[in-house]
Amino acid sequence: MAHEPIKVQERVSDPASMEALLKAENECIETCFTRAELQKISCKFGTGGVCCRICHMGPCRITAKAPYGVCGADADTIVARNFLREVVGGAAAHSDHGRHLVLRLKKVAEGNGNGYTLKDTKALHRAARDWGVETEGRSDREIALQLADLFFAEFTSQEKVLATLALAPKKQQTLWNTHHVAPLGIDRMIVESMHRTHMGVDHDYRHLLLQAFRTALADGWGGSRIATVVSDILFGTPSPVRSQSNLGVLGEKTVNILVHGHEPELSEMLAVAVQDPEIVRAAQAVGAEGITLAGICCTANEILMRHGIPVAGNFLQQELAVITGAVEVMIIDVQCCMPSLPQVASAYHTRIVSTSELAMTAGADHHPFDENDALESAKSIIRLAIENYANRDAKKVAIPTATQPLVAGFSVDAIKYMLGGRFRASFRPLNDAIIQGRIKGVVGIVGCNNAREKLDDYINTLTESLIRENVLVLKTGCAAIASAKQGRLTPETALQQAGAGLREVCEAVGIPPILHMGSCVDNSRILEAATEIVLEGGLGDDLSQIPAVGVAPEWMSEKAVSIGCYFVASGVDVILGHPFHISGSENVTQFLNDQAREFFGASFHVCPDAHQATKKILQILDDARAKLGINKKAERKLYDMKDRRALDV
Ligand code: SF4
Ligand code: MSK
Repeated sequence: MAHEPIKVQERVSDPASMEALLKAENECIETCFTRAELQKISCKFGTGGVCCRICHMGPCRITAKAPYGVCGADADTIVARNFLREVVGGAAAHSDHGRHLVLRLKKVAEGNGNGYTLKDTKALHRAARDWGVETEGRSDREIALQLADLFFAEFTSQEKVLATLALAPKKQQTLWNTHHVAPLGIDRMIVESMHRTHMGVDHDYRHLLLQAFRTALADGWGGSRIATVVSDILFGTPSPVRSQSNLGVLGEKTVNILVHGHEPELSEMLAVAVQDPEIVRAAQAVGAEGITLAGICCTANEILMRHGIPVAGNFLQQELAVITGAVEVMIIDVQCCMPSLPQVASAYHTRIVSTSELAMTAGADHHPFDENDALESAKSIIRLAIENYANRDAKKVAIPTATQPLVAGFSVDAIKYMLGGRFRASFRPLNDAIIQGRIKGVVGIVGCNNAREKLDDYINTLTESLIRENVLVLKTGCAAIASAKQGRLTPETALQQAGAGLREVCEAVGIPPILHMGSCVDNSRILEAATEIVLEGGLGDDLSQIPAVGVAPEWMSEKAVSIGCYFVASGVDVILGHPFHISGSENVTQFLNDQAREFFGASFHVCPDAHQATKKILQILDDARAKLGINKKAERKLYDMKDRRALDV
């Protein structure tokens, strides 16, 4: 369909995306970038959060002339209810992802793994220790079974708060109890939040917003944390691994298969299946040199971290990957897969294959993933791709050449090991570097891309300015892929940009200044790292005291809303690149951007550009350092226990 031309250089920043978007323009293919132009003028009731369609006396829209809905709900109630429902959506997505993994863990523990195993028994024993599961004299499968049941109870618990909360610093737990935001079972929190936002139930915006934080905590410390832990047990705890990124990873002469979405189960099997000699021979038999398996979005992050499989792109590149004309099959499952993919693919030979029983897309081929024969399921989809290779139209193929090398795989365990070595694995060297001022603080840059903004621009500008200011950057999700495409995820390139103090520390311990920690559920790894910093000592006794900030520069999904809320409720200030849809209520805006601090020691801040965000972040880090009494440039000094105790506030 013809559309108004767009200015490619204003929509994307990396050369591969520019090339592919230009191709789309020349071929008159609609993409999210052209659709964003058509959606340019946003509905002000939507952006303000003051449109209520919760009951059928509505929809009601709040204006100066009509300040109440038909039922009498005011802007505060409507905005807070809509906000809580967004958190519910995000928490549900992460947690359901976690639940599927626990179901798999249980099957493996019962001896019905069907190709899946307890791959990382060290991770299993670590989890057993963390959740108090007895290991003495028990087999790994017995331990895994008890752990799986315990995790199921985290979903269904009706009266007890999540056991997982005990992994947070003590003071954090006390705070959550005091403010009645310690969540019960994840499922209960989600159902209760939906109930409370039903017509005629909970109307006090403060009460609704505290429930938003509580539901989000059930995600961050519950569903997401469980998803990460179980993934590590089943598929291995990530450790540093080299690979390549961007659309140039697609092969000119290979059968190209892209995995896109979030759940790692099928992609893990695909990683195994593409190496099967019979499959490789089948690809060669159709004239290909082999098979290229690569990822998009967070599935990419999952298989990158564990297998070094290349990343073709992040969220806004999913359509661009198809537009290269060189993708035989794109496999989609859940979350962040655009419904436009079959439409884009119809201009090429690409087949879009959906695999999750939860998610079907009109125009996609549905091949439900058979968990009882996972390897064969993976192989049958690869065979589809091999068959489709003959349909590739050489005239439509243009694979951008740009690729960048990267290092990913920084689980908390890997960071600890790199900081302290096998026998003294600990965060001590990092804490000491923060205390001495060589590292100013730690910032998590997370989240999506957003078609209303220039792809990766804010994320990368901010990342660069922070490492220059001696801030260690932790990354997940599509924000991590943005750095990868810019070539900033190798120690060599990032160190050239880093400030002197950060560079010195990174060189001494052998870590890059930007650490790729995983997918969006792996934001729980950032909370885990922050907790390690607290437990290591010398930087306060809860997460709100350490010099740390979370940033979601180009966020778009409900999951990002939930992530932001669980960071703030955990005491970590969060910078947003653009505001929530709450501007229609001053009270709600003030509560989230200000009053939340009285409850949790942290709040949201909106900074529309990277320059403003850098200033705000440095100010937050400096304030935290001043409160800890470590704001003066200190001589390099090894801290003993007495020193550390003296620094405790
Ligand atoms: Fe309108 Fe109230 Fe119904 Fe919302 S719940 S649509 S404000 S009548
Ligand atoms: S995939 S949620 S666009 S990070 Fe996790 Fe990327 Fe955001 Fe989806």
